[in-house]
Formats: sequence, C-alpha cells, structure tokens
Amino acid sequence: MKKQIRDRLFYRHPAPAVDDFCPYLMERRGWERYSLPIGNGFLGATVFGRLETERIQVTENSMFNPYCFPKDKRVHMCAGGLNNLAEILIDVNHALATDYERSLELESGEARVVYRYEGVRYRRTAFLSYPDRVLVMRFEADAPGMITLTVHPEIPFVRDYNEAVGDGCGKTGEVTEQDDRTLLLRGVMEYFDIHYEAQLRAIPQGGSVFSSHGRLYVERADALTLIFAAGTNYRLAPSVFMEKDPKKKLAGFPDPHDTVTSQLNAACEKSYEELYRRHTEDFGALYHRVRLRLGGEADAAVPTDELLHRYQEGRESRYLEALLYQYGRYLLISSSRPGGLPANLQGIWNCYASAPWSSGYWHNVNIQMNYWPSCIAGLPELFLPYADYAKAYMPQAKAFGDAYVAKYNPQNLSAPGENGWTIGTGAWPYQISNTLNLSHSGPGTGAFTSLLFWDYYDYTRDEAFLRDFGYAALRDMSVFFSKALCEINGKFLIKDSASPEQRGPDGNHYHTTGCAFDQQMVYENYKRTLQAAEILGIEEPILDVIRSQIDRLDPVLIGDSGQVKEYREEHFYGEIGDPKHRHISHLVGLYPGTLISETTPEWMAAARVTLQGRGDKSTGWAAAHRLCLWTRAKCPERAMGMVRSMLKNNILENLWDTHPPFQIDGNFGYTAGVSEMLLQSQAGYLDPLAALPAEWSDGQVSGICARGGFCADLTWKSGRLTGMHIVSRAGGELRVRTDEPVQVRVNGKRRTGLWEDGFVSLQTAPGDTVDIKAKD
Ligand code: FUC
Repeated sequence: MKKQIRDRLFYRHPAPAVDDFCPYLMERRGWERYSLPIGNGFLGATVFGRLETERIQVTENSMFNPYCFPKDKRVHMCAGGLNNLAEILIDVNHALATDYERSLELESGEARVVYRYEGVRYRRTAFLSYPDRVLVMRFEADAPGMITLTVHPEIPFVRDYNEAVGDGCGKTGEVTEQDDRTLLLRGVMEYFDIHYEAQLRAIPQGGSVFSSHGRLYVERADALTLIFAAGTNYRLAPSVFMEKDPKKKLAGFPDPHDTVTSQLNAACEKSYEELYRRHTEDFGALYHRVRLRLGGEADAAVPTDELLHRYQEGRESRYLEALLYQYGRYLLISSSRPGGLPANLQGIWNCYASAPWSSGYWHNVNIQMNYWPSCIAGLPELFLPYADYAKAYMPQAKAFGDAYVAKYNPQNLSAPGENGWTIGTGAWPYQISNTLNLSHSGPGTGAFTSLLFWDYYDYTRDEAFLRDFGYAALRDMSVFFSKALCEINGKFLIKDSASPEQRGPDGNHYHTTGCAFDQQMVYENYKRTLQAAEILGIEEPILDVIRSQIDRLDPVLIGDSGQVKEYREEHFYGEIGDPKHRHISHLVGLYPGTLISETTPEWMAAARVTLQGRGDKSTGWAAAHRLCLWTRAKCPERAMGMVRSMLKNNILENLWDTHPPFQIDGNFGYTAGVSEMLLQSQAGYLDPLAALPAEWSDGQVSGICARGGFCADLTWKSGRLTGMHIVSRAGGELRVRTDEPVQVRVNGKRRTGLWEDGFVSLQTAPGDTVDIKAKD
C-alpha cells in the first residue's frame, strides 16, 4: 500500500533569533516568519522550537488597547491594539543537539520538536486544546530522568512605553508562585480595565519540581507536562460596545481567576494521553472533512522552507500549493471557534504591544475574507464566532444607523432602533466604528458583512440561523439602505459614497455619489433579503420598498474601455484613482457577490477588463482577492497565475501570508479561491472544476461544499472530471454541470434520463447520495 502522507510543515532548524523582542519596529523576520502557530479559538500560541531556551508566545484576543495614531513616532503606524499575553521561556540547554526536526502537524493541530542530545532522543509536543481550553506542552526523552529544565514565563510590555506617552494604555503584570508547581501571571491592561490571569503548572513524571522567584525548576523527570490556562474578564456583550466609558465596558464581569483555576485543575486531573486524545479527536474531526491532492507528493519529504524557496526560484510544487490550501483551513480551526472571538487580522497570534493595524476586524475586505473559506472548505460552524460578535455589536450598529439617517436623510428618520444598522471599517472587541463621517470606504461595508450571514445560510441551509438572526440582519441592513439611498434622476444612489481607500487627484480619499462598491453591495443585500423573506414566508412593508428600488440601483455600469466602472462619472478605465489599487471593490458583485456571472455575459466580459486593468501584482490579501476574482471570472490560467504569484511573493517560511506585514486574510483568501477553482455553486448549480488550470490536470478533493447544503468528492484525470460523489444534506434540487453525458447513481442505484443539455438535474432528499461518473 502507498504510504499515506501527512499534511505537515517541518524544518531542520529552530526558528532563528532575529530581534524577537523589539516592540517598536514591526520586526518581520523572527516571529512572523519562523514561529509555528497553534490555537483553540480562545488562545493562540507560536512555538519556536529552540534548543537553548524554548520560546512559546501566547496571545489572548481580548487583551486590547484602543487603536490610535501615536504621538510616539518610533511606533510603526499605530499604537495600541492587541497586546501579547505571555512569553513562556523554557531553559533546556541542549544547544548542540543533532537530528533536529520541528514540525506543525496540521491534521492533529500540534507543534513538535524532536532531536538527539548526548545520545538521548528528546521530543516536545505543544497543542492548544479546544475541549479542555488549555495549552499543553509535553517534554519526553527515551531515557529515564533526562528532563531537567527551568520554566520562566514573562509578561511582556509591562511598564509599557505608552505610559510614557500618557495615553492611559499602561499594563501591569507580575509572575508569582501559587504553589510549589504552579505559577500565577496576573495583571491589568489599564485603558479598558482588562484583568487578565494565567496559571502555569508543571506535572513531572518522576523527578521533582519546585517554584521560586516566578520560575519552575524541574529536575531529572522521566517526562513532563506543562499546562497553561488563561483568560480575562472580557465578555462578548452589547453593553461592551454601547458603554462609552472605557473603564466601565467590562464593569460587573467576573475576574478570570475562578474560571482559569477550574480550567487548569480540570485539565490536570486528566492524563497527558487523555488530553492529547481529546484534542486530536476534536481537531482532526474538523480538519479531516476536506482532503486535497494535486500530485507532487514526493515533495512532502522536503522541509517546508526549502520547498518554498525552491518554488520561489521557479521549481513549482503541486504539493505545496495543496498544503497551503489546507493550511488556511488549519489556521481557521485554530483561530475561530464557537464561543470565542472571531479571527482578527492576524488570526489569534500577536507578539507585539502594538499589533499591525491593531489586529482589528477591518470591514472593508479583511474580516470578510477571513470567513470566505469557512463554508466551502467544510468548516461552517467556525463562522459562528463572527455571527456572535455581530449579535453583540448590533445595538451599537443600530444606534449608528439612527445617527446616520438623522444627519443625512432626516426626512426618512424613524424611531430609534428602527433605522437599520451600519458599520464602518474599523472594529475591535471593544468598539465598532460608524459610517457617519465618510473617510475611505462607503457604507457598503455593512452589506459586505451581511452577505456573510446569507452565505452561511446558503451553504448550510440552517433555517434556524436564518430565522433567529440572519434574516433580521439582512432586513435591517436593507432598512438602513432604504433610508440612506437618495433618489437622483430616477436612480437610488448612496451619497456620499466611496470605493474603499481610493484617492482622488488631490490626494484625499475620493468621495462621490453611487460608486460601484456601494451600489453593488446594496443590490446584493436587497436581493438576499427578498430571498430570505420568501424562504421564511415573511411579508412586510420593507420588502415592497426593496422591490421598488432594486432595479434602479445601477450596480454595474460599463465604461468606454469596456470596464466595470468604479465610479458613475468615470469614462475610461483608471480615470479616477489609482488604476493599480490593491482594493478592487467595484468587482464585489463578481466575488463574493453573485451579481456578475455567466448569466450576465456582458458584465462578465467587463469584469475581466477591469481585472486586467488592475493588474495581478499586489499585496497579500489583495493578491488573494484577485485569485478569487479570476476564478469566478472562469479564467483558470489567470487564477493559477495568482496561486503562483502568492507563493512567490506573499508567503513566509511558516506559510503565513504577508501584506507585508503578516495578515492572515491572505491565507484565508487563498483557501477560498482554490476551493472555487475546484467547485463553484453561485449560479444555482454545482460547477465542478470550474476554473481548473492545466497544471492541476490530475487530482482529487473530498468534502468540499456547495450552496444548497451539498458536499462533494471529485476526482479528475487529464483535466477531465472522472467521478463525483455528492451528499445532499438538506434535500432539494441538485443541478450539476457536466459538459459530457455521464452515468448517474442515486443512493447506489443506477438512474437514467437525468442528464440533459449539459446538466444532471434531480430532486434529492436529505441524506441522499449521488454518484456521477464519466462515460468511458
Ligand atoms: C485595509 C487595507 C490595508 C490593510 C488594512 C488592514 O484598510 O486597505 O491594505 O490591509 O486593511
């Protein structure tokens, strides 16, 4: 039997030390390039695999200061934002080890280090357990009594430089001994009065342990388990967003001590083997839903950094392309779990005092991109943290809706809370921004967001979600637009409107009326609201307003270059703004929206002109967006060009995507785009191998999902679909595009007459399986 390869990243050397602790500069080489991330949606950790002093850096996503432009010019571009919780340093003193390997095991969610030192084989394993909510670090050796080490965790950025600036963003923190084997890390982030706590316990097998001066000394153990639990007094609740006084946002929420203590104690009652089993079962159940093989598996034997460098020199690797796909899924499983906060701009990993762009939730493309792969790549429930976040900020977003309508269209103002909701670009666990004073992105950002709720429903057909939250979110966004649109010459247009981050000739952000981004997003939201109302059997007055406005939005206008116009007033491509801008917001109706498709061939042709004009050369997430767009535009070789370009230009040695700096949106956008190269379903049917490039002529994917609640396995050879196995989870009509006639089996039984004019069509019941096979 062929040896099963494992999806893993591995290296023959520890993460090199390159100015790891420099808080002022966005130092990019050390932490973000070489450390390996693990996470459980509550905590993230990066593992360095070092031999002298191991470094495991831990992030907790509620440890925030406000985002602000610093008075201190030494800070890169912003101060505040997400803060580093802890650096767990472990003196091992094995500098002269041999046979070294460190790895990130994607299938089981663990970071491993193995090596030989003075004839003894050592092995370290670290994972962040979702079921047990703890970080587990295990040290083993193949000879007894060989584990001797010192653990000395640090709380970074205490006496923060911000204090000197006087902005109230101080951080206190102290490491003390709780008992002879447990350390306590406690402190306060002063601005939002965040109380944080972590406990770290050593459980040696054999040997001894004692604590002193904030350190744990382990001597001559046969094996050692370190267990780390952490939390803050943060709770995701509407009051956090509504409360204006930063010091009162968390008022009344319990100190984390009791929860952290019980999490630690509960984990310590379990054996290491049990903790490991519970973690790997949980992680693997999500990870194994999708499998992708594009060939080139011999490359699995090459260290990841070497494979990447080879690729960058022109020796491409189908294996690496598939691995990067799975890595996006791995990162989502690690950074976005029900009950936790959503994945931020860096997922759940940050070593700085001032994270790049504060590790915020940026709503003019970044946060949406984070969740684009969730449903199609078989991880729909990992989107729920964002839905929970939205539920919590909704009262504030509605208050912003009231303020917007009162300011710009007072004649349309209804009672407070009845003007719909709106959200600006910047958002964090403690506040969201409004659309009141237009800066660089129009109010379409709100519908860019609500589309996520529709897509979650459309893939899962989770009607309870639609009934309980999705519909209200879509409807209330429509209510907002119905009050915000201005009737101008028979059209309904957003005014003032802005295509994200574009600037006009004066160098300022360009403000206009009815730009394509805003109009397309209004259209998408209106359309989804009507569809959702029909599904739920709802009829209410707002639906008539939508019906009267939806055909007068001009969401797509074609210009003199044959392009989709970014602005109504533009004639030729690129006439206004930067023609090569990283944002490509006038194509949101192509992806993630569905307004521009093969059923609108003129618009589709215009979208290609625009994509061509924008150019493929771009930064991290923007390259990923181009990948998604070329894929929807059904240009497989252009999509492949973006796959190649991302691996050559935007991927770091640990396979994180860089903008620069590291932003995780690019990783997620890559996974979303590659998924759609293999299967699309936005046009009312499944389109297998929708944008399959020649380079991927043979392959297989299993567990990839489609709208309508379908899940599919695909096999193809020489660019031709040879087999497809579909499970209908929700029942309903199934249509599959296959240009050639095929054989069809439903629940194992041969059925004829289902293929006609390039489509297999049939009604399915929940649980039905459909097998489609090419005729030989
Ligand atoms: C958007 C982008 C920037 C950056 C930031 C986090 O504003 O335009 O390039 O990615 O988000």
